Amino acid sequence: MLKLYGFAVSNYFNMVKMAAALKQIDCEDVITYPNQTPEYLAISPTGKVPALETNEGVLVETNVILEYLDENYPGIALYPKEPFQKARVKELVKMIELYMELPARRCHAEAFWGVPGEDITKKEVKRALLNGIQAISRAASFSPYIGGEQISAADIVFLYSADLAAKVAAKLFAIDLLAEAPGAKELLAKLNEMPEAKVIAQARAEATPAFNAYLQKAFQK
Ligand SMILES: N[C@@H](CCC(=O)N[C@@H](CS)C(=O)NCC(=O)O)C(=O)O
Repeated sequence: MLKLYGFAVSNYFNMVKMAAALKQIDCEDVITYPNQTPEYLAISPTGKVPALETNEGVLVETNVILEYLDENYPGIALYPKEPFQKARVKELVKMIELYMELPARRCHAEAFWGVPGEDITKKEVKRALLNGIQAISRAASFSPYIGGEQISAADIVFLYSADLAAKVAAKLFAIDLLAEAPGAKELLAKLNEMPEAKVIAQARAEATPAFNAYLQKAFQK
């Protein structure tokens, strides 16, 4: 059986959980916080989560894992078959990660755990998030899913990136980020209503106190 290393507060871990749930793939969770121990680095070269252990070896990088699951398991397709349409989904996945998830992540410590960041970082992140959401808005369809009529991997990446980025923008910059992309809020609400997303949200809520305690210790070091 597949083994998924990670923890339920991790948005990247939850992207894989959502893909597995939508495709009804059985997958055992190996609860792991990111770490740089030799044992975990032998599994995940970066020490990050998620990492997916398959019969053939371990895969890391969420977009790669999503593509692997889609190509190797039946059920709902997360990428279109037709090459151009498939490329468009990959384009959205990459844009959401590069221009929404990663810039917001630079301010997670301040937005979520009260660890003050540098002003220059916040200035860069604010600009990156605004440019990013406007770029995503131009590339996306939101009719009703981000790439069009069918749900895709891009919706999964959006679901677990947009909420965090919107919280960073609201808290640190008093910006309503998703208002910059008409249809984005509606899509987020629609995706959050999916039964699979609700199960993941519940697991996330249950895992949050332990993760906060772990982080508090880490920040004290
Ligand atoms: N590019 C990686 C990013 C994964 C990632 O950043 N995961 C976070 C947890 S949500 C992590 O492991 N952070 C620890 C670190 O950056 O050292 C992916 O697509 O899977």
